[in-house]
Order: sequence, then structure tokens, then C-alpha cells
Amino acid sequence: MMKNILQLIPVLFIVATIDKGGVYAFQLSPITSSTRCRHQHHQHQGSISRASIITSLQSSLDYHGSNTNDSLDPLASSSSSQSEANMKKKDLRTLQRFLEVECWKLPTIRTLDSTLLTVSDACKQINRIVQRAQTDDLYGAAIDPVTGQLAEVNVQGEVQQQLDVLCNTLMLRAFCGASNNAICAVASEEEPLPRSCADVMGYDTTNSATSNIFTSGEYVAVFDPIDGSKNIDSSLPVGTVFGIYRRPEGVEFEKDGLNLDSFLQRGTEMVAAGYCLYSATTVLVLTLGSGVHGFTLDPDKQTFLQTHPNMRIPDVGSLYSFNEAYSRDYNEPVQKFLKNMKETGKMGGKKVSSRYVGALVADVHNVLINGGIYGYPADRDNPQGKLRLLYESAPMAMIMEQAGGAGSTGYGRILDVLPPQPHSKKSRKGGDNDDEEFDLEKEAEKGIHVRVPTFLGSVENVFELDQFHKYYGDDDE
Ligand code: AFP
Repeated sequence: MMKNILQLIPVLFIVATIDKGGVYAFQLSPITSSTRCRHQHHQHQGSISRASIITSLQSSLDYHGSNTNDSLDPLASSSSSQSEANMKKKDLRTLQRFLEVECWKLPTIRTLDSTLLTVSDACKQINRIVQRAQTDDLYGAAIDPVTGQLAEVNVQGEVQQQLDVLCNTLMLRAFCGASNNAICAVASEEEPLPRSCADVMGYDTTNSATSNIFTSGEYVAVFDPIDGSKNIDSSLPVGTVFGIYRRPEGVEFEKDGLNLDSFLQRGTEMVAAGYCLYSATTVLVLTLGSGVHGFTLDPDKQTFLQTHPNMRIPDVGSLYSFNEAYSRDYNEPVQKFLKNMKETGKMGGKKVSSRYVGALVADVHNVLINGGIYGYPADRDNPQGKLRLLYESAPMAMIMEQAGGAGSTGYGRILDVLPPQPHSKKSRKGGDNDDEEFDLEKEAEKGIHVRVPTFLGSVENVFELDQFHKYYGDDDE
């Protein structure tokens, strides 16, 4: 019974202490439905061995697992009319149906339906990876498959973890491997440079028969495959964020369909944005430029169902989501905004309340549902904040705006921010003719991975934050 119920929860931990002999954490394996001891924080000194704890927990689970007492099991209950009424499946539209209809309705994104469906499949796989991260030992630095050496630090200066590499690969292949080949190039948080889909899928672009398949895609995609991955160790939520831009007209492309410029557009040019949240439920929130729709993964059928049609954020909310531990390093407008809120004890006329999970997707989702403001401001160490414009702030800002909310840097609309442009129009192979100084990595770092102070949420709350910037801020910003 217990296992059945717990299949509904992405990651289950049982934390137990026995006779003051230490603390043990057991995670339910999503594959075998058995429990494994993940953390043993103190050496057990009492008379009960670790093995006997595992055995007794295991037999307890096995006992309940084979327990056919339906009155205890709301899912297995066919006799309890109360349970049946509560647990009846709702008649909800599938994501697939939604995409077929919406992409057919909107000519600007007509070819994106199969791409977005493939991306939703990647989210399902990432969901399973997150669930298995501890039982399957997906921690630890990734090994470079070519050299057999430990992976290098990524563009963010962090050593890539196996989990990051796996999720990145899934998203790369989802965007580039979709049957309609709508995407021609991708940029990921995990990669220093954007890549052509031909490169991702291992196609030889000198062969014109195959190169066309990948180079003719009309869109480019940006994404952060696993945002907030540090949360996984403590079984807290994480997410995936993505945005899709139409390839601009009139720019010169490399043979394989890549051009840095096609990524360095304002957020206003995005045609679709979304995120997947891996938490108590697995949720996909999507905008195709005409409203925001939320889909929840049915854990039995592994199908995304439209549980939140036409999501609207309240115009004003009382929730604030900032890492306040950094507040002494925030700039004056943000400090004053937070001080004012705490002194009055109110936001939006209601008693103010704080929530901060430390994963953008989870924190923003909470604000989207309940109203209020999420903020990752500039601070002394990070003069532009921490969040990346292209694959974090801009997609989230599009979602917020489409849901009736706002996204601001404190000094202006996030979607209006133009990423730094390369100083040369030569897009890829610098240094060989007219422009000796062109350094692609530097240009990409400046443009693709640019950071921006980020405030997202209800219009009234974000407006108020902007007013503090106007009044106390630096005119040069
Ligand atoms: P990681 O992906 O490196 O864990 O960073 C997550 C993140 O970019 C974003 O999801 C969070 O909102 C933010 O960092 C949390 O950062 P702090 O720990 O500095 O508050």
C-alpha cells in the first residue's frame, strides 16, 4: 500500500533514528520500489545494526506492499465509494492535443508542435533521472567519453556533474531530433558556445543531402536543462527552462546553420517559452505567445494533462521570494523595497509572506500561482545578479507577461533587453581575414551567457519595486 501511494511522490525519503544510534535516510527506488540507505550521518553505536534497520524497514514496506487491505489504500480501493469519488480521473486535454490545435491555429509556430512534444518527453526523462539521482548514483563529476578524464569545469565555472551532462544531452536531442527539424541550432547553459543541430545529431554538413534537413529549421532554442541542481541532494524541487526564437532573416549562416546573431535577440522576439518543474507533481508550463497553460504529468499514464488552462497571476500578491541572506549586499532600491515591506508587514494589502526554495523554476511557479514577487537582484559580488538573460530570465519573463504579470530588471522590461552583440558580424570562424581579433568564446560568453537582475511577478508588486529603483536608483542604469 505504502509503495503505491508513494509512487505519486517523486522522491521519497524515510529518515530514521534508532536508539540515538545515528540518523539514516532511505530512498525509495522508482525502478525497483525497494528502499536503499543513502545517507548514514553518524556511525551507529547501539546494539541494532544498519543491516537490521534496513531489513526491518524493508519488511515493513514489503508487508504493506502486499497488503490488500483496500480501506487503507485509496488507489487500490474499488469498494470504497468515497475513495472512488475522490480519485476519479478528470477528463483533461492532453498536451499532444493542445499542441496540435494551438500550433495549427498560430501560423508563426505551426511547425513547432512535434518539437514541443519531444521536449515534453525529455522533461519526463529528466523527471525520472532526478528521481533516480541518489539510488542510481548519478552524482559525481562526469567523465569525458572521449578522453576518459574527469569533465572540465563548464562555462559557469562549475565541474559538470553526470546529472548535468545527462539532462543536457536529453534536451539537445529533444530540440534537434524532433521529427519536423524545426530547430536549426541550440544554446545551453551547460555549453560555452551554441551548436548547430547538424553537429548535435552528428551529421556531416558537407553532404548536401543530409545537411539540408538540419540547416533549414526556422527556429533556434535556448535552455537550462537542470536549473537548481544543487537542490537534488536534499530532495527539493528543480526545473528545466527553455525558449524558442525564430531565426532572424537576412543574417549569414555557416554551412551547418549556425549563427551567433540568431541567439542574440530581444526576448520580445521569442515565439515560445516554457519550464518543467520536478516537484510534488511534475508540471510543464508553456506559452506560445497567446496565454499560459499548465500541464501536470499523470504518473500512471506518463501523459501531460492540461490541468491549468489560461493561467493568470493575481494582479497583486503577498508572497516575496528573495535570497534575503544576501540583502546587505543588494543595491539601495532593493534594500529599501524589502525594508518597507517588512516594516509595514504587508504587501498587496495582505500580510506579507516569504518563500525561497533556491530553484528559479520552483520559486517563480509559486509566485505565478499565488501572486507576489520573485527577485534575484544585483549584489556586491554579482553586479548583474546571477540569472542568465537568455535561458532563465527572458523565458520566465515571457511566461509572466503572458499570464498577466511582469518581468523587470528594476530599470526596465526584461524582454526589451538586447544581449550584447558581437563586435564583428563574422559569426563563427574568427581570426582568418578581416577580423583578427574576433574571439568567438568571448563574444558568446558576453552574449549567450549574459546575466541580468531579475524581478518577476504580479504587476502591482513589480511596479512598486520599479518605483523604488526610480526613486533611489542610479540614473545611469
Ligand atoms: P544552480 O543551477 O547552480 O543550482 O543555480 C540555480 C539558480 O541559478 C536559480 O535556479 C536559483 O534561483 C538561484 O540559482 C539560487 O541562487 P542562490 O543560492 O544564490 O540564492
